Amino acid sequence: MTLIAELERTAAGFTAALADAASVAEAESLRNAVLGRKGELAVLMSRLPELPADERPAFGKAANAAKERLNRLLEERLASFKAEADGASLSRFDPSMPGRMPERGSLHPVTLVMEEICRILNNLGFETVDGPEAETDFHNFEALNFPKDHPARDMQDTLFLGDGLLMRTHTSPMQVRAMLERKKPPVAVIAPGKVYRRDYDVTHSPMFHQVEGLLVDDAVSLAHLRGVLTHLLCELFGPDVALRFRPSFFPFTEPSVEVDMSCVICRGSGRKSGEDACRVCKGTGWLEILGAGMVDPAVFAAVGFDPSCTGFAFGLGVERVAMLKYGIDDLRLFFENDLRFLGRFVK
Ligand code: 2U9
Repeated sequence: MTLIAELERTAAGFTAALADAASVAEAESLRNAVLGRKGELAVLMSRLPELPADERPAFGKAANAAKERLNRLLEERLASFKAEADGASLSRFDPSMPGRMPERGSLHPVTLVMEEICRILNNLGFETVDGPEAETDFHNFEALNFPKDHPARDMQDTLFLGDGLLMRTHTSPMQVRAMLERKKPPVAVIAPGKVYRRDYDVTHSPMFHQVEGLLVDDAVSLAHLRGVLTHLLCELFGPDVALRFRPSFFPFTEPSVEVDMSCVICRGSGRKSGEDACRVCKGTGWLEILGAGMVDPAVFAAVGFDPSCTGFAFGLGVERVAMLKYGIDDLRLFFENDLRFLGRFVK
Protein backbone atom coordinates (compact mmCIF):
# COMPACT_ATOMS: atom_id res chain seq x y z
CA MET A 1 0.00 0.00 0.00
CA THR A 2 1.31 3.46 -0.83
CA LEU A 3 2.11 5.84 1.99
CA ILE A 4 -0.67 8.17 0.91
CA ALA A 5 -3.17 5.29 0.95
CA GLU A 6 -2.00 4.36 4.45
CA LEU A 7 -2.48 7.96 5.53
CA GLU A 8 -6.05 7.91 4.24
CA ARG A 9 -6.77 4.58 5.96
CA THR A 10 -5.42 5.89 9.29
CA ALA A 11 -7.54 9.05 9.01
CA ALA A 12 -10.69 7.08 8.18
CA GLY A 13 -10.03 4.64 11.06
CA PHE A 14 -9.54 7.54 13.48
CA THR A 15 -12.78 9.24 12.36
CA ALA A 16 -14.82 6.05 12.77
CA ALA A 17 -13.30 5.17 16.16
CA LEU A 18 -13.92 8.74 17.39
CA ALA A 19 -17.57 8.47 16.43
CA ASP A 20 -17.77 5.23 18.43
CA ALA A 21 -15.92 6.63 21.49
CA ALA A 22 -18.25 6.49 24.48
CA SER A 23 -16.25 8.66 26.88
CA VAL A 24 -13.70 11.45 27.19
CA ALA A 25 -11.17 8.79 28.27
CA GLU A 26 -11.71 6.77 25.05
CA ALA A 27 -11.36 9.89 22.89
CA GLU A 28 -8.16 10.86 24.74
CA SER A 29 -6.61 7.42 24.23
CA LEU A 30 -7.37 7.72 20.48
CA ARG A 31 -5.54 11.05 20.50
CA ASN A 32 -2.50 9.32 21.97
CA ALA A 33 -2.61 6.35 19.58
CA VAL A 34 -3.00 8.36 16.36
CA LEU A 35 -2.01 11.99 16.93
CA GLY A 36 0.51 11.55 19.78
CA ARG A 37 4.29 12.04 19.50
CA LYS A 38 4.79 8.32 18.79
CA GLY A 39 1.33 7.83 17.27
CA GLU A 40 0.37 6.32 13.86
CA LEU A 41 0.58 9.67 12.07
CA ALA A 42 4.07 10.41 13.41
CA VAL A 43 5.21 6.95 12.28
CA LEU A 44 3.86 7.55 8.75
CA MET A 45 5.61 10.93 8.56
CA SER A 46 8.89 9.40 9.67
CA ARG A 47 8.70 7.16 6.58
CA LEU A 48 8.87 10.20 4.25
CA PRO A 49 12.42 9.28 3.04
CA GLU A 50 10.93 6.07 1.48
CA LEU A 51 9.23 8.28 -1.17
CA PRO A 52 10.88 9.57 -4.34
CA ALA A 53 12.01 13.16 -3.76
CA ASP A 54 9.37 14.69 -6.09
CA GLU A 55 6.48 13.02 -4.18
CA ARG A 56 7.62 14.10 -0.72
CA PRO A 57 6.21 17.71 -0.67
CA ALA A 58 2.73 16.49 -1.66
CA PHE A 59 2.74 13.76 1.02
CA GLY A 60 4.01 16.20 3.71
CA LYS A 61 1.22 18.61 2.85
CA ALA A 62 -1.43 15.86 2.92
CA ALA A 63 -0.16 14.52 6.26
CA ASN A 64 -0.22 17.99 7.87
CA ALA A 65 -3.74 18.65 6.57
CA ALA A 66 -4.93 15.27 7.92
CA LYS A 67 -3.38 16.00 11.32
CA GLU A 68 -5.15 19.37 11.53
CA ARG A 69 -8.51 17.89 10.48
CA LEU A 70 -8.33 14.99 12.96
CA ASN A 71 -7.36 17.36 15.78
CA ARG A 72 -10.39 19.54 14.99
CA LEU A 73 -12.71 16.49 14.97
CA LEU A 74 -11.31 15.40 18.34
CA GLU A 75 -11.86 18.84 19.93
CA GLU A 76 -15.44 18.90 18.64
CA ARG A 77 -16.11 15.44 20.10
CA LEU A 78 -14.67 16.46 23.50
CA ALA A 79 -16.84 19.61 23.47
CA SER A 80 -19.94 17.49 22.80
CA PHE A 81 -19.08 15.20 25.75
CA LYS A 82 -18.85 18.28 28.01
CA ALA A 83 -22.17 19.66 26.76
CA GLU A 84 -23.83 16.27 27.42
CA ALA A 85 -22.46 16.23 30.98
CA ASP A 86 -23.68 19.79 31.65
CA GLY A 87 -27.10 18.92 30.28
CA ALA A 88 -27.29 15.83 32.50
CA SER A 89 -26.51 17.82 35.65
CA LEU A 90 -29.04 20.46 34.61
CA SER A 91 -31.68 17.77 34.23
CA ARG A 92 -30.96 16.64 37.85
CA PHE A 93 -31.70 20.21 39.12
CA ASP A 94 -35.15 20.32 40.66
CA PRO A 95 -36.35 23.94 40.87
CA SER A 96 -39.28 22.89 43.08
CA MET A 97 -36.94 21.81 45.93
CA PRO A 98 -36.94 24.20 48.92
CA GLY A 99 -33.71 26.24 49.25
CA ARG A 100 -31.11 25.52 51.92
CA MET A 101 -31.53 28.09 54.73
CA PRO A 102 -28.28 29.48 56.15
CA GLU A 103 -27.95 28.78 59.90
CA ARG A 104 -28.81 31.83 61.98
CA GLY A 105 -26.46 33.01 64.67
CA SER A 106 -27.67 34.12 68.10
CA LEU A 107 -26.30 36.05 71.05
CA HIS A 108 -24.67 34.13 73.92
CA PRO A 109 -27.00 33.79 76.94
CA VAL A 110 -24.43 35.66 79.06
CA THR A 111 -24.49 38.54 76.54
CA LEU A 112 -28.30 38.52 76.50
CA VAL A 113 -28.53 38.74 80.31
CA MET A 114 -25.73 41.32 80.55
CA GLU A 115 -27.49 43.50 77.97
CA GLU A 116 -30.80 43.15 79.83
CA ILE A 117 -29.23 44.18 83.16
CA CYS A 118 -27.60 47.19 81.48
CA ARG A 119 -30.84 48.21 79.78
CA ILE A 120 -32.74 48.18 83.10
CA LEU A 121 -30.07 50.24 84.85
CA ASN A 122 -29.52 52.63 81.91
CA ASN A 123 -33.27 53.34 82.06
CA LEU A 124 -32.79 54.44 85.70
CA GLY A 125 -30.09 56.90 84.55
CA PHE A 126 -26.89 54.87 85.12
CA GLU A 127 -24.32 55.43 82.37
CA THR A 128 -22.35 52.41 81.07
CA VAL A 129 -18.55 52.79 81.37
CA ASP A 130 -15.75 50.69 79.87
CA GLY A 131 -12.12 50.05 80.75
CA PRO A 132 -9.11 47.74 80.28
CA GLU A 133 -9.09 44.06 81.31
CA ALA A 134 -5.37 44.30 82.13
CA GLU A 135 -5.28 46.67 85.10
CA THR A 136 -2.89 48.26 87.57
CA ASP A 137 -2.70 47.28 91.24
CA PHE A 138 -3.87 50.82 92.06
CA HIS A 139 -7.18 50.63 90.10
CA ASN A 140 -7.95 46.99 91.01
CA PHE A 141 -6.89 46.92 94.70
CA GLU A 142 -5.28 50.03 96.18
CA ALA A 143 -8.05 52.54 95.42
CA LEU A 144 -10.64 50.01 96.58
CA ASN A 145 -9.16 49.87 100.08
CA PHE A 146 -7.71 46.36 99.84
CA PRO A 147 -4.98 46.07 102.50
CA LYS A 148 -1.51 45.17 101.14
CA ASP A 149 -1.77 41.68 102.68
CA HIS A 150 -5.35 40.98 101.53
CA PRO A 151 -5.71 37.35 100.32
CA ALA A 152 -7.28 38.49 97.01
CA ARG A 153 -3.89 40.05 96.13
CA ASP A 154 -2.27 36.65 96.55
CA MET A 155 -0.76 34.78 93.57
CA GLN A 156 -3.34 32.09 94.24
CA ASP A 157 -6.30 34.35 93.45
CA THR A 158 -5.11 36.89 90.88
CA LEU A 159 -3.58 36.42 87.42
CA PHE A 160 -0.49 38.67 87.37
CA LEU A 161 0.91 39.73 84.00
CA GLY A 162 4.22 41.25 85.13
CA ASP A 163 5.20 44.90 84.49
CA GLY A 164 2.87 45.91 87.33
CA LEU A 165 -0.22 44.68 85.46
CA LEU A 166 -2.81 42.06 86.44
CA MET A 167 -6.06 40.74 84.97
CA ARG A 168 -8.85 42.67 86.71
CA THR A 169 -10.53 40.50 89.38
CA HIS A 170 -13.74 42.56 89.32
CA THR A 171 -15.23 45.35 87.20
CA SER A 172 -14.75 47.93 90.01
CA PRO A 173 -11.56 49.45 88.46
CA MET A 174 -13.72 50.85 85.65
CA GLN A 175 -15.72 52.73 88.29
CA VAL A 176 -12.52 53.94 89.98
CA ARG A 177 -11.49 55.34 86.57
CA ALA A 178 -14.95 56.93 86.12
CA MET A 179 -14.62 58.73 89.48
CA LEU A 180 -11.07 59.90 88.66
CA GLU A 181 -12.31 61.27 85.31
CA ARG A 182 -15.40 63.02 86.73
CA LYS A 183 -13.41 64.47 89.66
CA LYS A 184 -16.52 65.03 91.85
CA PRO A 185 -20.08 63.77 92.42
CA PRO A 186 -22.62 63.09 91.07
CA VAL A 187 -21.54 59.76 89.58
CA ALA A 188 -24.08 57.17 88.39
CA VAL A 189 -22.32 54.45 86.40
CA ILE A 190 -22.51 50.75 85.64
CA ALA A 191 -19.52 48.64 84.65
CA PRO A 192 -20.23 45.41 82.72
CA GLY A 193 -17.50 43.07 81.56
CA LYS A 194 -15.18 40.10 81.89
CA VAL A 195 -13.23 39.47 85.09
CA TYR A 196 -10.47 36.93 85.83
CA ARG A 197 -9.48 34.85 88.82
CA ARG A 198 -7.11 31.91 89.40
CA ASP A 199 -9.99 29.60 90.08
CA TYR A 200 -11.02 26.57 88.07
CA ASP A 201 -13.41 23.83 89.11
CA VAL A 202 -16.96 22.65 88.41
CA THR A 203 -18.53 25.82 89.86
CA HIS A 204 -15.76 28.36 89.05
CA SER A 205 -14.43 29.61 85.73
CA PRO A 206 -11.14 31.57 85.45
CA MET A 207 -13.09 34.13 83.36
CA PHE A 208 -16.62 35.22 84.15
CA HIS A 209 -18.80 38.30 83.81
CA GLN A 210 -19.94 40.93 86.25
CA VAL A 211 -22.06 44.02 86.21
CA GLU A 212 -21.37 46.51 88.96
CA GLY A 213 -23.22 49.72 89.75
CA LEU A 214 -22.14 52.88 91.59
CA LEU A 215 -24.12 55.93 92.68
CA VAL A 216 -22.32 58.80 94.41
CA ASP A 217 -24.21 61.96 95.42
CA ASP A 218 -25.43 63.93 98.45
CA ALA A 219 -27.34 61.91 101.04
CA VAL A 220 -27.38 58.55 99.22
CA SER A 221 -28.63 55.85 101.61
CA LEU A 222 -29.07 52.10 101.93
CA ALA A 223 -32.78 52.73 101.21
CA HIS A 224 -31.89 54.05 97.71
CA LEU A 225 -29.77 50.95 97.19
CA ARG A 226 -32.66 48.74 98.21
CA GLY A 227 -35.03 50.58 95.85
CA VAL A 228 -32.69 50.22 92.85
CA LEU A 229 -31.98 46.52 93.53
CA THR A 230 -35.67 45.73 94.06
CA HIS A 231 -36.46 47.33 90.68
CA LEU A 232 -33.57 45.48 88.99
CA LEU A 233 -34.50 42.03 90.35
CA CYS A 234 -38.25 42.48 89.74
CA GLU A 235 -37.53 43.46 86.12
CA LEU A 236 -35.25 40.43 85.70
CA PHE A 237 -37.25 37.77 87.55
CA GLY A 238 -40.83 39.04 87.86
CA PRO A 239 -42.80 41.53 89.97
CA ASP A 240 -43.26 39.33 93.07
CA VAL A 241 -39.56 38.92 93.92
CA ALA A 242 -38.74 39.78 97.56
CA LEU A 243 -35.28 40.95 98.73
CA ARG A 244 -33.37 40.25 101.95
CA PHE A 245 -30.20 42.05 103.09
CA ARG A 246 -27.71 40.13 105.28
CA PRO A 247 -24.66 41.78 106.87
CA SER A 248 -21.38 41.02 105.10
CA PHE A 249 -17.93 42.47 104.55
CA PHE A 250 -16.08 43.91 101.52
CA PRO A 251 -13.01 46.17 101.76
CA PHE A 252 -14.69 48.80 99.52
CA THR A 253 -18.09 49.10 101.23
CA GLU A 254 -19.19 49.82 104.80
CA PRO A 255 -21.72 48.62 105.77
CA SER A 256 -21.70 45.70 103.30
CA VAL A 257 -24.59 43.36 102.54
CA GLU A 258 -25.25 40.07 100.77
CA VAL A 259 -28.54 40.34 98.93
CA ASP A 260 -30.83 37.32 98.72
CA MET A 261 -33.98 37.12 96.61
CA SER A 262 -36.98 34.88 97.14
CA CYS A 263 -36.46 31.60 95.25
CA VAL A 264 -37.56 31.88 91.62
CA ILE A 265 -38.47 28.17 91.50
CA CYS A 266 -40.58 27.64 94.66
CA ARG A 267 -41.45 31.38 94.88
CA GLY A 268 -39.99 31.60 98.40
CA SER A 269 -42.03 28.78 99.90
CA GLY A 270 -38.95 26.56 100.20
CA ARG A 271 -41.20 23.45 100.11
CA LYS A 272 -39.22 22.44 103.18
CA SER A 273 -40.78 19.07 103.87
CA GLY A 274 -38.10 16.34 103.40
CA GLU A 275 -38.12 14.73 99.94
CA ASP A 276 -40.12 17.59 98.45
CA ALA A 277 -37.66 20.37 99.47
CA CYS A 278 -36.94 22.84 96.64
CA ARG A 279 -33.65 21.76 95.07
CA VAL A 280 -32.64 25.21 93.84
CA CYS A 281 -32.85 27.02 97.23
CA LYS A 282 -32.38 23.78 99.22
CA GLY A 283 -35.56 24.43 101.13
CA THR A 284 -34.52 27.86 102.45
CA GLY A 285 -36.82 29.88 100.16
CA TRP A 286 -33.92 32.29 99.42
CA LEU A 287 -31.18 32.56 96.78
CA GLU A 288 -27.91 34.53 97.08
CA ILE A 289 -27.90 36.84 94.10
CA LEU A 290 -25.57 39.80 94.66
CA GLY A 291 -23.34 41.80 96.99
CA ALA A 292 -23.63 45.49 97.80
CA GLY A 293 -23.00 48.24 100.34
CA MET A 294 -22.30 51.89 101.04
CA VAL A 295 -18.99 53.04 99.48
CA ASP A 296 -16.23 53.17 102.10
CA PRO A 297 -14.89 56.74 102.69
CA ALA A 298 -11.38 55.36 102.08
CA VAL A 299 -12.40 54.76 98.41
CA PHE A 300 -13.55 58.38 98.07
CA ALA A 301 -10.25 59.56 99.56
CA ALA A 302 -8.25 57.39 97.11
CA VAL A 303 -9.90 59.02 94.06
CA GLY A 304 -9.78 62.57 95.46
CA PHE A 305 -13.50 62.87 96.33
CA ASP A 306 -14.61 64.58 99.54
CA PRO A 307 -14.65 61.66 102.03
CA SER A 308 -17.91 62.99 103.47
CA CYS A 309 -19.84 62.28 100.25
CA THR A 310 -22.16 59.30 100.12
CA GLY A 311 -22.67 56.47 97.69
CA PHE A 312 -23.84 52.93 97.21
CA ALA A 313 -22.31 50.17 95.09
CA PHE A 314 -23.39 46.70 94.08
CA GLY A 315 -22.02 43.83 92.04
CA LEU A 316 -23.52 40.75 90.49
CA GLY A 317 -22.21 37.75 88.62
CA VAL A 318 -23.88 37.53 85.19
CA GLU A 319 -23.49 33.73 84.84
CA ARG A 320 -25.26 33.27 88.19
CA VAL A 321 -28.19 35.46 87.05
CA ALA A 322 -28.36 33.61 83.71
CA MET A 323 -28.37 30.20 85.46
CA LEU A 324 -31.29 31.22 87.69
CA LYS A 325 -33.17 32.95 84.89
CA TYR A 326 -32.91 30.06 82.42
CA GLY A 327 -32.76 27.15 84.90
CA ILE A 328 -29.21 26.13 83.89
CA ASP A 329 -27.56 23.87 86.47
CA ASP A 330 -23.99 23.60 85.12
CA LEU A 331 -21.72 26.67 84.77
CA ARG A 332 -19.51 24.85 82.24
CA LEU A 333 -22.25 24.98 79.59
CA PHE A 334 -21.55 28.71 79.14
CA PHE A 335 -17.95 28.11 78.07
CA GLU A 336 -18.17 24.92 75.96
CA ASN A 337 -19.72 26.67 72.92
CA ASP A 338 -21.94 23.68 72.10
CA LEU A 339 -24.37 24.98 69.45
CA ARG A 340 -27.15 22.70 70.76
CA PHE A 341 -27.01 24.73 73.99
CA LEU A 342 -26.31 28.18 72.51
CA GLY A 343 -29.03 27.80 69.85
CA ARG A 344 -31.73 27.68 72.54
CA PHE A 345 -31.31 31.36 73.38
CA VAL A 346 -32.54 32.97 70.19
CA LYS A 347 -34.32 36.22 71.03
C1 2U9 B 1 -16.39 51.11 93.68
C2 2U9 B 1 -16.75 50.99 95.00
C3 2U9 B 1 -17.44 49.87 95.40
C4 2U9 B 1 -18.97 46.87 94.06
C5 2U9 B 1 -19.51 45.73 94.85
C6 2U9 B 1 -19.99 43.66 95.49
C7 2U9 B 1 -20.39 44.35 96.59
C8 2U9 B 1 -20.08 42.19 95.33
C9 2U9 B 1 -19.79 40.26 93.96
C10 2U9 B 1 -21.11 39.73 93.55
C11 2U9 B 1 -20.94 38.41 92.93
C12 2U9 B 1 -18.85 39.91 92.88
O1 2U9 B 1 -19.52 38.45 90.83
S1 2U9 B 1 -19.41 38.40 92.22
O2 2U9 B 1 -18.60 37.39 92.78
N1 2U9 B 1 -19.75 41.68 94.17
O3 2U9 B 1 -20.43 41.52 96.26
N2 2U9 B 1 -19.47 44.46 94.49
S2 2U9 B 1 -20.15 45.97 96.34
O4 2U9 B 1 -18.48 47.82 94.93
C13 2U9 B 1 -17.78 48.89 94.49
C14 2U9 B 1 -17.42 49.04 93.18
C15 2U9 B 1 -16.73 50.15 92.76
C16 2U9 B 1 -15.61 52.33 93.23
